[in-house]
Amino acid sequence: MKRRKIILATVVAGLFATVAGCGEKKAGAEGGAGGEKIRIAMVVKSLGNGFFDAAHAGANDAAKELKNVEIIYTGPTTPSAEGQIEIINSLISQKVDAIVISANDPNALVPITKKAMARGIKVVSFDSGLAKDGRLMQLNPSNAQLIGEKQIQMASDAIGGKGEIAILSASAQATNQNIWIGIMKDTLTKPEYSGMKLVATVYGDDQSDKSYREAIGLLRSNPNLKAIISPTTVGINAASKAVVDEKLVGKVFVTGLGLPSEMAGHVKSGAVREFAIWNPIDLGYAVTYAAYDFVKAAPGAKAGGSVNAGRMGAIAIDANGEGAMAAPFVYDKGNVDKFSKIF
Ligand code: RAM
Repeated sequence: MKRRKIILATVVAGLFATVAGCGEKKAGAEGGAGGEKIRIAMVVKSLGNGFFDAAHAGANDAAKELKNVEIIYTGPTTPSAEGQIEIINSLISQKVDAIVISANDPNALVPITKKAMARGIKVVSFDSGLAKDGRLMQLNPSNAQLIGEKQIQMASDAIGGKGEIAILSASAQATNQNIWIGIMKDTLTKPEYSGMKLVATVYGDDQSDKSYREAIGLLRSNPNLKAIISPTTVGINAASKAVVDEKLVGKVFVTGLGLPSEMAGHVKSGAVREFAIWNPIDLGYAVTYAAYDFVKAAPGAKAGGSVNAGRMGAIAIDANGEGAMAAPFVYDKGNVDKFSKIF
């Protein structure tokens, strides 16, 4: 009789523990050696993009420090919202603890990420954001205004403030690129940039071959083109190659956002004088820490609070649920080799 009571009490206590633990894992409850792993899925715009490979490396660094975290790195082969929806559906069935996502569309993914959140999965977007309803937090790499203005300024510096320019972007629905393009267009209305004219905006979908074809198209249909701004690491690399292949080095300058490891050769060829980027390793690292705080229901993990991002320090979350990291850094022939060893 006594024995039956003990067994019953254990079962009931276990049930309570399961209910209490639903959707959040209390700090210290299962961490450490032998504890239950926290599974954080990193869903990227598409696989095979060096920028996200670097973010993945940062996520793995964070997981190592946090000790009981497993990273599931995934994404569609081409950057589509449909591909990401399918992946999130499967992550919901796998009952992961958190999803960190760079979204291919700000709105199309919201119903599925809402469904994930309703099942207790913590959703944090990073890089390319989800609309506010679809996530708990958006981690921006940097201030969008600075990123947009910097790219116009670099293009202006390269062409002496005068001439036709074009934009080669990623996919047409990408939240981050569309925000930056909006800021670039506003910046171009300033008097200091009145000599520059935006003649075309095209989309390479963050695919090397399509970006290359679009760049060639820009060069051939705009014989007076002076600069291509590509706010994507895939696009800037492809556009630089197109300028070299069309023998237009010195006539057309490429700038935008690139990875030093992919751009060093293009700086040397002269197709690129300057480009900018933030550290994608730090971004992947910080968003993993942020997701961890939401899983652990840390008191600061809410709009108006802050998350602990390990070696990156605390990151404040504004009223809109957004946080931002450091200002973009500019690379040229003086520093590109040094950084190309890192990302
Ligand atoms: C590409 C992606 C990513 C963007 C960088 C700059 O790798 O589009 O979202 O932040 O470029």
